[in-house]
Amino acid sequence: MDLFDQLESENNSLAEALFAGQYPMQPHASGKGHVISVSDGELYYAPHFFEQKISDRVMQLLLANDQFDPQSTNWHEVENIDQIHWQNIQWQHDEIKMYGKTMLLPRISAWYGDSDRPYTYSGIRLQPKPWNSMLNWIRAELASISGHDFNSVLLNWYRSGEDHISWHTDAEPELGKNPVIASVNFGASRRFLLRRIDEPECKIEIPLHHGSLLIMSGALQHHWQHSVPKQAKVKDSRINMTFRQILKDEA
Ligand SMILES: O=C(O)CCC(=O)C(=O)O
Repeated sequence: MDLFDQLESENNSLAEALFAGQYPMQPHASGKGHVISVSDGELYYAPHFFEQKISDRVMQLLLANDQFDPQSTNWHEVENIDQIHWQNIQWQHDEIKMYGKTMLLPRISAWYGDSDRPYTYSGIRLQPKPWNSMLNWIRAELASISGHDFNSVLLNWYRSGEDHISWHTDAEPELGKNPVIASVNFGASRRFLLRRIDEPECKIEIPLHHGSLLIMSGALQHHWQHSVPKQAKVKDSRINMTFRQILKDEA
């Protein structure tokens, strides 16, 4: 069995173990990954979408900077992440207001995309930074598998298992009615959870590994919330990118 066959067979057995029996699934027309029909939505899942070598290189580029060694640094102890001279991605530590208090988000973010597509979430107005060649390359790979042209990407950097994202939907008006969200993952594996809004005990758990791709589509964002919970045992960084299509603000 060559490496490609081995990865494909791992893709298949993981997808089958997760979904078969519970949700109808079929191999994607490209021969890579599976399409899974859930109630009120659709998922595409490829646990090894990007080759290991490419995923390693992307992870390296994402955290390249002039001051800190990405592997040995405890990033939770680094203040002013926004002030570091990052080589490829301008990371920022955003604040949100909750119950009248201002708090730092439990993750680091960056927003890239077409310049005329600003985005607002959790009360944070994001002005996109211009595409770079790495993000454009990933965007092109996603366009060819999904048939969608994404014009924006939110990058979330989880410095360790302490960082997380709470239950939410990606259903902001500027994403349109039934948004297609393509989520790519590099670094530490984390648990990605989906739960039905009208039946919260109905949950799906998907492990998102280094090099994996998950695409959420159909009416999913109107019926399911998603989250990445804390995982105290995870010590390493994970970076997730959600590619989106932001509609033009006509106002
Ligand atoms: O990190 C992830 O897998 C999820 C990110 C997410 O939920 C988001 O960007 O809205």
